[in-house]
Amino acid sequence: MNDLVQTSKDGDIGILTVNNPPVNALSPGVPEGILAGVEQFENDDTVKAIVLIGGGRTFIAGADIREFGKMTSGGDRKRGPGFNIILNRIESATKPVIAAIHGTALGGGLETAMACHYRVAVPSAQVGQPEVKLGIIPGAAGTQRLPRLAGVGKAVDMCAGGDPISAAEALKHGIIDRLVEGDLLQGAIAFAREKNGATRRTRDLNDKLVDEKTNAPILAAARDTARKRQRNLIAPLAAIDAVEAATKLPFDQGLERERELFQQCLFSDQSKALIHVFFGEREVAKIPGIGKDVAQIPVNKVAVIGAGTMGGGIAMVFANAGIPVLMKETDQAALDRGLATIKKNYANSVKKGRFTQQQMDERIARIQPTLSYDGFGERDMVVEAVFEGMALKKQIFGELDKVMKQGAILASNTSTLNIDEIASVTSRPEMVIGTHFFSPANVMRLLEIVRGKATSKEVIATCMALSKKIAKVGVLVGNCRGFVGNRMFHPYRREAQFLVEEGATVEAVDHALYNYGMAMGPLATGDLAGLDVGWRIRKEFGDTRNTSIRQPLIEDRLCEAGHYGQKTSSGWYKYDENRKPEHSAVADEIIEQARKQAGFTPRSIGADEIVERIIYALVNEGARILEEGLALRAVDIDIIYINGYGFPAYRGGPMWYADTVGLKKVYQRIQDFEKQHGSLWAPAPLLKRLAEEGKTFADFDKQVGQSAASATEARS
Ligand code: 3H9
Repeated sequence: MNDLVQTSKDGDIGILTVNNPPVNALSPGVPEGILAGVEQFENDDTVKAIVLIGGGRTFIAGADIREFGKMTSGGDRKRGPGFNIILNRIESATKPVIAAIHGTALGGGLETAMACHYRVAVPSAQVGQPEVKLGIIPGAAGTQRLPRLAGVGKAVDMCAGGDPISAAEALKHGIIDRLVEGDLLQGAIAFAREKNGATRRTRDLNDKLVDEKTNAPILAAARDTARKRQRNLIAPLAAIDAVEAATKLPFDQGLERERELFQQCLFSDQSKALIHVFFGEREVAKIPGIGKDVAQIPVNKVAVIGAGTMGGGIAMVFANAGIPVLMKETDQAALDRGLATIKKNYANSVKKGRFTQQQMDERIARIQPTLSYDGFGERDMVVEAVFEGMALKKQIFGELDKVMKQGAILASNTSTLNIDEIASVTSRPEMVIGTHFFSPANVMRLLEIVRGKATSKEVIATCMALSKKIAKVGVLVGNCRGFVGNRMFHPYRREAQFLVEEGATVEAVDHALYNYGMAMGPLATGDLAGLDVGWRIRKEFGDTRNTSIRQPLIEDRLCEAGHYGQKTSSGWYKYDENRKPEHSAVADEIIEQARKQAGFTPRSIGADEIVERIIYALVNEGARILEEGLALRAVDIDIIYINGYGFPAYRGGPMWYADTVGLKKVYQRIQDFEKQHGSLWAPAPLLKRLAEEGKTFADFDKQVGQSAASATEARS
């Protein structure tokens, strides 16, 4: 026995309690502790059955993900099968072992539960095999035991899709045996006594594996779905292969096949990237200098200014999280339009079965439309989401300064403007912050939280915590034009246009990036967002542009001729009434003229060069942003790009991807591009330094982590 697993008894029932906070991961010592406990109780004649339960807030949330990094960097490759030996031993126990589940039983947690003879759970529990989200597959017989309990269809769904299911659904599919209302431990003990010594090994339950004729179409359909929905990912297909092995091979051979596939996935770049993203999403919440000791401001009631696309979406975000919202507009028609859109969006979700009509009604009831500032004085926070213009924002913040109570947070949903200038019109710049939601706000997970020079620690800490409450990934960024995401997006889209000017076709550019894994190509993205948005800004700032530097030509020409993208059914592509893109002859003409104007003889450009030019433009700007301290860590940039810009998570984000390629190589290519295309490609000094020192962006992040830790120590 060890500290991680405690034993106790309730009469003739032995109880094993896992205590490895916060989520009872299967860190070294936990599986061993469970086995030692089972063996102790097997040898105790007074014990008739054994209950395995999690201490604290959950059962077992899976293998300790931190251990994977050690395994892939030359550590213990044998840990997977070692764990299997332990689970097989538990399954062979001579006394019934019952898993009692609350919170989550995920990955290795569910695999442990399935190696027990029976499973009971509270109704709020969830079970799942989320390994594919980490680029791996279940590695402790999940793909072998789950189909035996739940059938092949449900098992491929869970192992290849990765989403958890509720206890009720798990009961329906035979994954658990009983729902326990009330006290879980007592319910599990009662269940254990009822079993009267009867064990039941999951490996022996072969009925649900049925026959090849029945399984073949299920597996084929699962492969089809995986190829479509999890484009380019290797783990979902490997998970399906492993479940198929369960249907064709005896248990131990199936286990061996699962082990091979698990190892292949674990050592893949995809898995390393997805594990980086898992920890990255949690790392971004940690702000050096803002510890748990910084007080948070309670945010129970909010207000939103603006009922347009952004304002309405943001109101929905708060309403979804159970927070009442006052939503203000300047005229009744705009308010009615905003509310109608919200209702339409909610009704669509109900139609798709995402939530019930009653939940929709409750959410709508939380959004109170208004034309005045009445009631604003009682709100804890306001988010301004009006048209992106400095004069208007300043006017509104002046008004908010008068109506909002002291201590309320004043947030602006600006995507580019200077938050300090906005704050300057208030008497309390320390309460002002940027909260940059991404469109559609109720769907996109990213929230850039923009720190002004006066923003208080309390306001930052509150907004970071609030982002989790409203189901967003909040990333703290500094105040600069476009902040982090849009500032990097500028060179990204610039290069896409330059490549077309130099000879690439529109389709070649978009396909190359789509095949790389982006949700959409950069030119199609421009058409979707509206080419006129950037054009209007360029016109406004036109006379301040440095004309000695090469500027993209085509989008300005397209806009001058009224081709704004999807909204005018014509942009880089031509669109039919269903918004299906087709090649545009009109765009061809404009491209041709632009090529002439820029003096290019079109050359053929391969997909590799297209990807390098566009992705390395992101990396180079990202390195500058890091050096300027506008993003705290490289991983913060990665999380922004994955959650806000459709960057493929399995590549880990642009900065992680650059590390994967090797910074020396990236730096060399950027030097080549500088020679070919001029000073826009001047390598970022940080990139140069790291490349010359043989380091990575991950090394840079480690340094930030260390200095943050020593700063915290120094303060305490
Ligand atoms: C697996 O099991 C493979 C098997 O087939 C076996 C193969 C041999 N390990 O998310 P939170 C940390 S693969 C290590 O903020 P929540 C997390 O980093 C695994 N650490 O809480 C954070 O640390 P910090 C399959 C973990 O309440 C802290 O715990 N399982 C692990 O919002 C709190 O986490 C999964 O993929 C872990 N497994 O959500 C489940 N899990 O405070 C992954 C969490 O320092 N985990 N941490 O930042 C989750 O989905 C969520 O954490 C959970 C709780 C839903 C459990």
